Amino acid sequence: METILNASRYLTEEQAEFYRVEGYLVLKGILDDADMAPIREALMDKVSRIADELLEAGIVDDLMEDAPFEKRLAHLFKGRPDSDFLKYGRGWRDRHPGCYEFMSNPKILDAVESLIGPEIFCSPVYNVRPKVPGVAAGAVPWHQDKSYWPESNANPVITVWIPLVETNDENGCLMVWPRTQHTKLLSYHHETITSTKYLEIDEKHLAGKKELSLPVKPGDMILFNDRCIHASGPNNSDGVRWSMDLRYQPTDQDPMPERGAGFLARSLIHPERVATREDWIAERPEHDE
Ligand SMILES: O=C(O)CCC(=O)C(=O)O
Repeated sequence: METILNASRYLTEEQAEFYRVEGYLVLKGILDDADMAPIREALMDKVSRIADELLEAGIVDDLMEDAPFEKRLAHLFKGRPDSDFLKYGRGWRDRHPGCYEFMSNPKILDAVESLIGPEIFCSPVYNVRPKVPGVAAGAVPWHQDKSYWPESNANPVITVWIPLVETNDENGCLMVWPRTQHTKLLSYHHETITSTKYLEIDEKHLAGKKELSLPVKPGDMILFNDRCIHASGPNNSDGVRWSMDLRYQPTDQDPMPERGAGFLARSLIHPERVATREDWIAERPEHDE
């Protein structure tokens, strides 16, 4: 059997310990341009389709084809009401081949394997987040991801949060409240201020909150678990804060089929069952031939 181990991409014991104690981990310079290409291309395609639609509907008179990836969506929606953008959704979950390529990236899976072992299921819950400047719904309130699947016995679910552009306080980078990963699920409600209905931790739990901004660059990734409390601010820059949040869990946990079809991303025991791109597009969690 071909080995999938590649020691250089695994977390060091020190990194794994930091993750265990702090509840998050920032990894710098892991992904290169070739790793990012499939997802960038998928998103550039999607933005072009949106531009075509806006032109056809008479909402814009310029496709902004010369604008860079970091800016094009911002230019297209500049000065328009939030609702024009939110029609496309605040988080995207397209079943585009580029998403599968990216979610199966061995460097990402190696980091995850260091924490949960080599039997890895990729969760159906993943998002591309084009946080467009000025769109109120760009900010994400303080929450635990587990509040989105409180009944599920999936544990741990590891989020791998990946910037597609440089992120910072101005454009609404990810913020975490360290050492909250062992907290039980805290009570929460649907936020009402921006109409997103995002889940938000009840105010009484936020006294004494310690917020840590995690500015990162393309190539970096941030790992945290589904009870680690986190948020992000609004985008006050003039570019799009593009990111992806992917989720992985051990295969013996609840695959949450009611939230869509995830897929077997890596297995040392049954490598032949790892879902192919075609399986994923057809929404088959495993390769069953
Ligand atoms: O990307 C963001 O702004 C928030 C991300 C988030 O809440 C998540 O990944 O669960």
